[in-house]
Amino acid sequence: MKTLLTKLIMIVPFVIGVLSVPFAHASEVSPEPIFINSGTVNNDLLFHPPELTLKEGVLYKFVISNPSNHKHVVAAPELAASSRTTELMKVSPRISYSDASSSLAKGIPLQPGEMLEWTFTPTKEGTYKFGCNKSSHAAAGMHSMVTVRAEL
Ligand SMILES: [Cu+2]
Repeated sequence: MKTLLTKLIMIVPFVIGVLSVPFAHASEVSPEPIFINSGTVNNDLLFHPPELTLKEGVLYKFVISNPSNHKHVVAAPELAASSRTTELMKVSPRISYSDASSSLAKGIPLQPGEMLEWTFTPTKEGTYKFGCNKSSHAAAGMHSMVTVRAEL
Protein backbone atom coordinates (compact mmCIF):
# COMPACT_ATOMS: atom_id res chain seq x y z
CA MET A 1 0.00 0.00 0.00
CA LYS A 2 2.74 2.35 0.92
CA THR A 3 4.71 1.57 -2.23
CA LEU A 4 1.64 2.08 -4.44
CA LEU A 5 1.00 5.45 -2.83
CA THR A 6 4.65 6.39 -3.27
CA LYS A 7 4.47 5.40 -6.94
CA LEU A 8 1.30 7.48 -7.44
CA ILE A 9 2.92 10.46 -5.78
CA MET A 10 5.83 10.12 -8.17
CA ILE A 11 3.73 9.47 -11.27
CA VAL A 12 0.94 12.04 -10.90
CA PRO A 13 3.09 15.17 -11.33
CA PHE A 14 4.74 13.54 -14.33
CA VAL A 15 1.38 12.78 -15.98
CA ILE A 16 0.10 16.31 -15.32
CA GLY A 17 3.30 17.71 -16.78
CA VAL A 18 3.04 15.63 -19.96
CA LEU A 19 -0.67 16.42 -20.44
CA SER A 20 -0.21 20.15 -19.97
CA VAL A 21 2.59 20.47 -22.54
CA PRO A 22 0.44 20.45 -25.71
CA PHE A 23 -2.05 22.90 -24.20
CA ALA A 24 0.65 25.32 -23.08
CA HIS A 25 2.22 25.06 -26.50
CA ALA A 26 -1.04 25.63 -28.39
CA SER A 27 -1.71 28.95 -26.67
CA GLU A 28 1.81 30.23 -27.39
CA VAL A 29 2.03 29.11 -31.00
CA SER A 30 2.32 31.95 -33.47
CA PRO A 31 -0.40 32.18 -36.15
CA GLU A 32 0.35 31.90 -39.85
CA PRO A 33 1.16 35.40 -41.11
CA ILE A 34 -1.17 37.21 -43.51
CA PHE A 35 0.93 39.37 -45.83
CA ILE A 36 -0.45 42.77 -46.77
CA ASN A 37 1.14 45.30 -49.11
CA SER A 38 0.76 48.99 -48.44
CA GLY A 39 1.24 50.34 -51.95
CA THR A 40 2.94 48.58 -54.84
CA VAL A 41 6.32 48.67 -56.60
CA ASN A 42 4.58 50.82 -59.27
CA ASN A 43 3.37 53.24 -56.57
CA ASP A 44 -0.31 52.40 -57.06
CA LEU A 45 -2.37 53.80 -54.21
CA LEU A 46 -3.87 50.53 -53.04
CA PHE A 47 -3.64 47.90 -50.34
CA HIS A 48 -3.32 44.28 -51.33
CA PRO A 49 -5.22 42.04 -50.88
CA PRO A 50 -8.28 44.30 -51.28
CA GLU A 51 -10.45 42.07 -49.07
CA LEU A 52 -9.83 39.83 -46.09
CA THR A 53 -12.23 37.76 -44.04
CA LEU A 54 -11.34 36.88 -40.44
CA LYS A 55 -13.06 34.83 -37.78
CA GLU A 56 -13.97 36.48 -34.49
CA GLY A 57 -11.97 35.11 -31.56
CA VAL A 58 -9.08 33.75 -33.66
CA LEU A 59 -5.51 35.01 -33.33
CA TYR A 60 -4.07 36.55 -36.51
CA LYS A 61 -0.77 38.10 -37.50
CA PHE A 62 -0.77 40.79 -40.18
CA VAL A 63 2.61 41.48 -41.76
CA ILE A 64 2.35 44.81 -43.57
CA SER A 65 5.07 45.84 -46.02
CA ASN A 66 5.63 49.00 -48.01
CA PRO A 67 7.15 48.02 -51.39
CA SER A 68 6.57 51.51 -52.88
CA ASN A 69 8.77 54.61 -53.00
CA HIS A 70 6.37 56.62 -50.84
CA LYS A 71 5.68 56.88 -47.16
CA HIS A 72 2.30 55.49 -46.16
CA VAL A 73 0.48 55.72 -42.85
CA VAL A 74 -1.13 52.49 -41.69
CA ALA A 75 -4.39 53.02 -39.85
CA ALA A 76 -7.24 50.82 -38.67
CA PRO A 77 -9.08 52.78 -35.96
CA GLU A 78 -12.30 50.74 -35.86
CA LEU A 79 -10.67 47.33 -36.30
CA ALA A 80 -8.08 48.08 -33.60
CA ALA A 81 -10.84 49.22 -31.24
CA SER A 82 -12.71 45.97 -31.97
CA SER A 83 -9.72 43.70 -31.37
CA ARG A 84 -7.47 42.48 -28.58
CA THR A 85 -3.85 43.17 -29.52
CA THR A 86 -1.10 40.74 -28.52
CA GLU A 87 1.69 42.70 -30.18
CA LEU A 88 2.17 45.62 -32.52
CA MET A 89 5.70 46.29 -33.70
CA LYS A 90 7.76 47.61 -36.55
CA VAL A 91 10.38 45.05 -37.49
CA SER A 92 13.05 47.30 -38.95
CA PRO A 93 13.81 49.66 -37.34
CA ARG A 94 12.45 47.79 -34.33
CA ILE A 95 9.74 49.82 -32.60
CA SER A 96 7.15 48.36 -30.26
CA TYR A 97 3.80 50.11 -29.87
CA SER A 98 2.31 49.57 -26.44
CA ASP A 99 -1.04 51.23 -27.14
CA ALA A 100 -2.20 49.56 -30.35
CA SER A 101 -5.63 51.18 -30.37
CA SER A 102 -4.33 54.74 -30.25
CA SER A 103 -1.39 54.00 -32.59
CA LEU A 104 -3.65 52.43 -35.22
CA ALA A 105 -6.21 55.20 -34.76
CA LYS A 106 -3.60 57.90 -35.31
CA GLY A 107 -1.78 55.91 -38.02
CA ILE A 108 1.73 54.44 -38.08
CA PRO A 109 4.13 55.87 -40.67
CA LEU A 110 5.56 53.15 -42.88
CA GLN A 111 8.57 54.25 -44.92
CA PRO A 112 9.55 52.46 -48.14
CA GLY A 113 10.89 49.01 -47.27
CA GLU A 114 9.63 49.05 -43.69
CA MET A 115 7.55 46.27 -42.21
CA LEU A 116 4.92 46.32 -39.47
CA GLU A 117 3.58 43.28 -37.62
CA TRP A 118 0.25 43.26 -35.82
CA THR A 119 -0.76 40.19 -33.84
CA PHE A 120 -4.36 40.47 -32.69
CA THR A 121 -7.67 38.77 -32.11
CA PRO A 122 -10.75 40.41 -33.63
CA THR A 123 -13.51 40.49 -31.00
CA LYS A 124 -16.45 42.04 -32.84
CA GLU A 125 -18.20 41.22 -36.10
CA GLY A 126 -18.15 43.95 -38.71
CA THR A 127 -16.53 45.36 -41.82
CA TYR A 128 -13.51 47.55 -41.24
CA LYS A 129 -11.16 49.67 -43.32
CA PHE A 130 -7.49 48.81 -43.04
CA GLY A 131 -5.46 51.30 -44.98
CA CYS A 132 -3.41 54.43 -45.42
CA ASN A 133 -4.77 57.57 -43.78
CA LYS A 134 -2.74 60.17 -45.70
CA SER A 135 -5.65 62.28 -46.94
CA SER A 136 -4.92 62.09 -50.68
CA HIS A 137 -4.20 58.34 -50.44
CA ALA A 138 -7.35 57.67 -48.39
CA ALA A 139 -9.33 59.67 -50.95
CA ALA A 140 -7.90 57.41 -53.68
CA GLY A 141 -9.32 54.38 -51.81
CA MET A 142 -6.02 53.08 -50.45
CA HIS A 143 -7.31 50.39 -48.11
CA SER A 144 -8.31 46.76 -47.70
CA MET A 145 -11.75 45.88 -46.38
CA VAL A 146 -11.52 43.47 -43.45
CA THR A 147 -14.66 41.55 -42.63
CA VAL A 148 -14.91 39.86 -39.23
CA ARG A 149 -17.48 37.08 -38.92
CA ALA A 150 -18.56 34.93 -36.00
CA GLU A 151 -18.46 31.88 -38.31
CA LEU A 152 -16.58 31.49 -41.56
CU1 LIG B 1 -0.44 56.11 -48.43
